[in-house]
Amino acid sequence: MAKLPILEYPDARLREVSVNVQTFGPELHQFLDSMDETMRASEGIGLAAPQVDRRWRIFIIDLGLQPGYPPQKYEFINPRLSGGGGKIQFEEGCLSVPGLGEWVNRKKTITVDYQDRHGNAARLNAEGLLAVAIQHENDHLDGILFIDRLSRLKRLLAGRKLKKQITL
Ligand code: QAP
Ligand code: CO
Repeated sequence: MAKLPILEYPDARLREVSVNVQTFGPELHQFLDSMDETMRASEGIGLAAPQVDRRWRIFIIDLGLQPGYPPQKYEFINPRLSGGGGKIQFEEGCLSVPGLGEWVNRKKTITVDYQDRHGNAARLNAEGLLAVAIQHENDHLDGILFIDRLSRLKRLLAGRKLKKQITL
């Protein structure tokens, strides 16, 4: 296990599309454990593989650091989102966009089909913050960041804020 470096905006590697995992073996398990260690050490509630420079369709979530949520580890491999509905707003942040928090519109409920670390197929119906986290992390697998989901004006302002932070 190791804590991995996290890529940060505006790194172009965060913009690539990740590929499906084919092999469910020790290399994958080690990597998942390192992702977990990295997320915990950084005090995150979600982390996607491309954020630690691996273009694999994997993300992990543990909402336990959010007030009112019990610790629970989720690992999603080769996830596919479908269905869902409703609307929810949440002030999102991202370990790859440190220091920025913005309100984002998401679906309130979502279904995710995925594989676990052994390659077994699974399905989860999520709602609320877990649904938000799944949508946020799944976006990373397609090179999308939460700032891309803001209105044009808010995106412009967020872009300026980030530029200022980076040149400090
Ligand atoms: C994604 O985000 C997420 O700016 C996970 O200075 C966000 O863990 C899922 C973090 C909202 C659901 C709702 C951000 C830590 C962590 C920062 C995170 C920072 C330190 C963000
Ligand atoms: Co993120």
